Amino acid sequence: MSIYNDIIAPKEVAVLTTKERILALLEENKGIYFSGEQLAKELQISRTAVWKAINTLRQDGYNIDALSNKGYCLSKNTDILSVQGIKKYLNHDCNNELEVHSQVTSTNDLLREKEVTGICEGYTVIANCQTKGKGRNGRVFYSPSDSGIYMSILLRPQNFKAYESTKITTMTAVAVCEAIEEETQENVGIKWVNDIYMQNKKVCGILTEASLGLENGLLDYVIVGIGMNIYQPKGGFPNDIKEIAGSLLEKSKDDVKNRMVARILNKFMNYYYHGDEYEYIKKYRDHSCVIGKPIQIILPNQQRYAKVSDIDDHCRLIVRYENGEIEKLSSGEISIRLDKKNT
Ligand code: BT5
Repeated sequence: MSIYNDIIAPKEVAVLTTKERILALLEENKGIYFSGEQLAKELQISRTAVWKAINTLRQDGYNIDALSNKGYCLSKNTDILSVQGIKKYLNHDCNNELEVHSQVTSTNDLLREKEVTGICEGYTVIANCQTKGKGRNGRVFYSPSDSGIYMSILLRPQNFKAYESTKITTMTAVAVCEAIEEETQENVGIKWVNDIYMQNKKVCGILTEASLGLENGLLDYVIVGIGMNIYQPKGGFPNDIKEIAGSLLEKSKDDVKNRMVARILNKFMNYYYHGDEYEYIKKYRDHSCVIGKPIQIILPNQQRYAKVSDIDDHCRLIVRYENGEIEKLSSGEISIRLDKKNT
């Protein structure tokens, strides 16, 4: 009798290593015990191979319980990113190829290196830690181990002009907000153009990088990077960002990282392939935490004060300066800060 009879079978086991096949099975059936004999028979490997794979998984940090009369069981509290762990939450029509790393320089940079090898649209690189996490305009995105998720998705949009890449940031921000709200039941806000805030702290940043075809002026490919603080880093955030940065959760939660990556992919890919532009721009506006607020506009060489009137259908920020002048701002090199003095 197959051990899959009364348990949920993993979606894909054919091309995986022994360790990955065992992990896929245990991930799909967290909290359920399997004897070494059952695993060996089902996966058609020796019991020694099972034992070795279980040991390697434990070395990777998986909390696998072993009882002499019951076998092995993956603890429900495990919260480690893995391809198998993410796939179990992906919708059936979300077929993104995934790659998970414990540490990289930057998931955006790694994905750009892979792009030339012809990888397909939707290819996603996810990491537990980045040593050179990037923000916009050369800024740093702090990406320590075990506390957040750092992911980049490759897109090959058809007939997208350069300025339309803002649409991708917009739909990403909406997908991220919805994913966080479903997971935490807390409201979050978007600080134009790419920051997600929860309780006045930045919990997520988005970096959209694009390559432009010089001959036709169309986007060749786009890499959308998402960095999210799930937990407080060990020892807290560094001094330079501790007033700004926040995290989604105070206590550890079962499997939240894998589930969050999948929620973001499910929602984002759906907006990307089927989304109605007016619908997600409206959702973007509804989530905005700057409309109606006084802000400081930071340009490379100057700063100005203004009040935000609205966000238009091209995701430009409509602002009114103190002298009554109105301007529509496109993201580019502009950053804004909520102006607490005039709030
Ligand atoms: C962003 O830039 O917020 C975009 C961040 C994108 C990060 C992802 S992670 C996966 C992918 N791979 C990468 O290398 N990058 C992407 P920006 O709006 O420029 O904000 C940067 C500013 O946010 C910094 O100057 C700090 O003030 C603040 N900051 C840095 N690390 C932070 C963190 N972990 N949480 C909250 N704020 C942070």
